Amino acid sequence: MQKQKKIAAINDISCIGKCSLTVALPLLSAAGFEVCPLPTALLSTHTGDFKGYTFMDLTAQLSPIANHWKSFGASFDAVYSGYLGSYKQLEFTESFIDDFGKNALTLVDPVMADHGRLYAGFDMNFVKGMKALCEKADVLVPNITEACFLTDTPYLGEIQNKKDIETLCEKLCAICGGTVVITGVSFDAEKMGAAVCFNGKTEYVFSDKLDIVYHGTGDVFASALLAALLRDFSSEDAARVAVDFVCECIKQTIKTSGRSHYGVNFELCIKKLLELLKIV
Ligand code: PXL
Repeated sequence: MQKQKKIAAINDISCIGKCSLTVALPLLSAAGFEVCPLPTALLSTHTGDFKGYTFMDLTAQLSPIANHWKSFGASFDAVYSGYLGSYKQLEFTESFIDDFGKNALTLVDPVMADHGRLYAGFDMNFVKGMKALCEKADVLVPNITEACFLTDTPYLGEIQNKKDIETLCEKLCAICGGTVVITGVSFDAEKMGAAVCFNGKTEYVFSDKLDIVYHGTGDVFASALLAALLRDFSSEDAARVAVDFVCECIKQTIKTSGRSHYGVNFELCIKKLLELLKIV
């Protein structure tokens, strides 16, 4: 009998917009894992494209929750960090990884930017702090923009070339020492996917490039990737699962409505995820 795996997920709750915990919880639960949330903030929507969103910072709750968990010896198979709303939360996440990450897979999604720009509320000081957190990752999952910010590289744009991506991979591997999976990699108008770098080697996983961009696909990608890694898929096979699943979610969203800032209709694709993960 295999024990059920348990994930600590440090991320926000955006009530509308399908990202962060409202993506990670259902996807990872559907894949059979227990997900224990450490909510970093409560927002009415995510911070992109919705005007006038509310934001309640939950930093003050994080250490008391972690201390309570420590008091009865809670342990995790994975620590998964996403949207962190402040510099203090970066420090909290580093110490949480020190306390709970020793026998766990640590996946850091350095959520802070997309399409060449930092998200609302982040500055270069936050980028510096995020770099320090990335050093603790076993698996680092930046999009192209985040990869550029983390390595002081000018934004490479929506279509890149192989040499630039490989330089980016080298620089990111020097930061985290583990596996780096860069999302949003595209060398032409037809294909889009991920670069997977480990031990100085870079592999690519591509799928169809769809002509529409949806919010929250980074969270869908990272959650599917983590599910596959916890099911002992290789990094490249796990990236294949994540790329194919995001592609399926986008296709489904095009068919079933959805404006881009409302995220993807991943709920309609759970069966596909379970097939990709070889659960059904
Ligand atoms: O999907 C990334 C994300 C997560 N959480 C919040 C965000 C964003 C991106 O804009 O605003 C609150």
